[in-house]
Amino acid sequence: MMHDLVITGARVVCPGVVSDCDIGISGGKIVTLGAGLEGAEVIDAAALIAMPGGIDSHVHIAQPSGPGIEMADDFASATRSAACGGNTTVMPFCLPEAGQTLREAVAAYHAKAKGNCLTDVSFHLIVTSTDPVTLGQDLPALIAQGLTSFKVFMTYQGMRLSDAEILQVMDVAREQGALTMVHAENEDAIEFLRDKAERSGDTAPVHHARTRPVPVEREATHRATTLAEVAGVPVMIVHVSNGAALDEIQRAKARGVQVLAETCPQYLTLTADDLDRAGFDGAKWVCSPPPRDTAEQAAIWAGLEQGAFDVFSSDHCPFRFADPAGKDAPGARASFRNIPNGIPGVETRLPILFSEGVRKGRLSLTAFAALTATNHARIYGLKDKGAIAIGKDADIVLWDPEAKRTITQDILHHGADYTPWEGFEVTGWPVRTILRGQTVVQDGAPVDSAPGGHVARGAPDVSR
Ligand code: DUC
Ligand code: ZN
Ligand code: ZN
Repeated sequence: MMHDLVITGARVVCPGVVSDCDIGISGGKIVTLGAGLEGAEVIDAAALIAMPGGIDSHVHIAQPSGPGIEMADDFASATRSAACGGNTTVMPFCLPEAGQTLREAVAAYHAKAKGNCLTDVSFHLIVTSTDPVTLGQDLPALIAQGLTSFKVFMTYQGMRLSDAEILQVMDVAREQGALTMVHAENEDAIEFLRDKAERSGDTAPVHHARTRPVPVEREATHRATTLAEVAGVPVMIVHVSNGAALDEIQRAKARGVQVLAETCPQYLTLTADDLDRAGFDGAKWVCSPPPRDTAEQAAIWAGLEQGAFDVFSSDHCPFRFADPAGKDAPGARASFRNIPNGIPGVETRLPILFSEGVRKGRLSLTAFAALTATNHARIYGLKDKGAIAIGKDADIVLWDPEAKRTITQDILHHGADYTPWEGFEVTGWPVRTILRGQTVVQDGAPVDSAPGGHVARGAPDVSR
């Protein structure tokens, strides 16, 4: 059988097993795994590793961020950066602007993404209001259209939901078969600490981390898992940053609650000391939850190694540093309260985990593929994606496991003007990214086209 494309010579990371086989691709799908395959085009991938293309199920792109504030990435730059970092699908969040309904927000996101994407995209929703139109009409309609997951916030004035509201939203998730994702930090406790810090003159960026300590995340994680228990729904706790929050998740699981957990590179490799720099520089590392300390990094690593985490995402949320529409927002130098929250990371997520996890012997290749692609696809209902297996989309990334890179702003493709990992050395780099059989990045260079599109999803699968 003649294939459109054959990848030969690679070590191929299939679900649960690494195999030395050729990959036969036709019509954008993986159709054969075997030896001696024929193809109209053949990629010689000797000495490379073929992985499922990364799925980053937690990114923020062109998200409304308040008056005068702009995210550093649009869909073109975010997906270019994602593809150069070995990803073939990203999942951004649709946040309604003031006065916009959820359905209007989704329409606006489709318009922003259409024709501009180098990877596939699939939207989550953010629910900030529990009015009858949102809960009774928009959410059910959007879930039916394949937007089968949404995030709620326990923090941020104007975005946070009360416990009663979270239960209402979870009830819609239960009825409609969607997955609730929770940002778990206790806003009242943060505000208490933030107010005290400001009154004491502790207004520098590092106080962002000091006013969001571990207990505010631990308590909210306990509450979020308990609310899911009461509502009788599964819940995904996103961006878990520390061991105490992870313990709450494990305790809830032991009670029989279906809890899924996500962590991110910043909780493995950065600490609150990164925010503690002269002047305003620490603003580059302001994200929530904040990076912790080396003991918490070790707890998150242990969780990854022991299978306590389901997904590893970037929480890419980029703002330019030297920009009044970004980190240097009005009032940001006067108080950390006004610094936009979030860091860029969609391009560095996979190399950091490959280098620190696989190369340092903490994770197997198959665990890496599960944490960075396969589990995201299963959990969020991307049924054609996430694995090198017959019938799946030919979303494949070729890794050079020996390539050494020093991460610096000038090798990245995002719209931000800095990387929090400036100078971080990695071994292993994605050298070719293939989306549905089409090469979108080769040798670090993105192709000049936009073959990505929006993918509707099926029901979430939270079974292990
Ligand atoms: N939460 C996120 O998930 N991303 C960026 C900012 C935040 O608080
Ligand atoms: Zn969040
Ligand atoms: Zn986020």
